[in-house]
Amino acid sequence: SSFHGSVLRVGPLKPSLEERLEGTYGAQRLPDDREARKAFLARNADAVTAVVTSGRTGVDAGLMAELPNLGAIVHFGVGYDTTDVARAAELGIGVSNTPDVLTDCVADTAVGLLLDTMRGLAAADRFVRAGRWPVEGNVPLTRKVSGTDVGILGLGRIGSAIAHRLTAFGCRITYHNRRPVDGSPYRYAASPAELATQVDVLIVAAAGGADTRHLVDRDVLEALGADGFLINVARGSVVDEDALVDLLRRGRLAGAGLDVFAHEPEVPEALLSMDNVVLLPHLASGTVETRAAMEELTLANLDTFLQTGDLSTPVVAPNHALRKDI
Ligand code: 8YV
Repeated sequence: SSFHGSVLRVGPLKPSLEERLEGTYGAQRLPDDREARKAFLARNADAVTAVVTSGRTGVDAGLMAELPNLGAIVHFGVGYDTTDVARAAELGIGVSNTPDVLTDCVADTAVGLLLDTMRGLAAADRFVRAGRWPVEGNVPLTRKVSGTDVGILGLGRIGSAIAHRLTAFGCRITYHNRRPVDGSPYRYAASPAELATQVDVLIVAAAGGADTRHLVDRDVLEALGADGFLINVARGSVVDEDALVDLLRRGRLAGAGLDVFAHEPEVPEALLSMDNVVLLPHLASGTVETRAAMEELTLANLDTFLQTGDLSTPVVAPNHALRKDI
């Protein structure tokens, strides 16, 4: 079947989104296989004006160079660290994501991870299922959540929604961003390490990418301390995962709740046997409601681009003048 549209799918997407992209836009998927991809691009590269992808795959500078008429990279998801956004901006290629619609569900998941990690809920569920309750009696005591000092790394849309929820738990909120947020009711810490020193729980809600890689390094985790908990609903790349595993192993951290990992879907083997660690398969935005809203916003961006040349929720606005010069 020959490519008859201008929309290219890069990487796997939500099945209903893939169907609509195929049905309405004739969008084909870029082959994963090297040779098949080469052949596909030789035939179709010039026709591609828009790519739809997700944070799982993205578009690197190499693929941008192979698509001379690409005008927009439309992401399903709020995170776009797998796309070379700086290069896209240089080339005049617009980039969009799906902000806001997933904020509630990601914040809900962060709170769920915090409750589960500190109270040992999933571990206690395993205990009951294993038939250990009648034999061993009570599970070990856990740690109180309400009233804890919580640090938020990245007080953006999602970080703010987490802070808002935890305020209702009587938690004191401190945060770190590159710059203090104007008018924020929360206390500012000048660095991630300073933040970690001041709190019982550190919640990572920062964007991924080169700028935030290993922002939570060994020093920050050591500052969090043996009574401290780490929660990550952002990107695995923000945390030095080897240091995290090492400190958990040696009892230098109280526990961790992780929805994201450095090399998904791989999870460090050592974590699998730790009962003070809660492991989720990157599900934070994964509700019927939110994924449907993400699908609609993805298609709204695509439609807007195809009809007007702009994007409805741009990270980088398309620059058509710049694109033509190249
Ligand atoms: C999932 C996410 O990755 O929005 C994001 O950045 O990480 C999640 O929503 C979603 O499946 C998009 O790939």
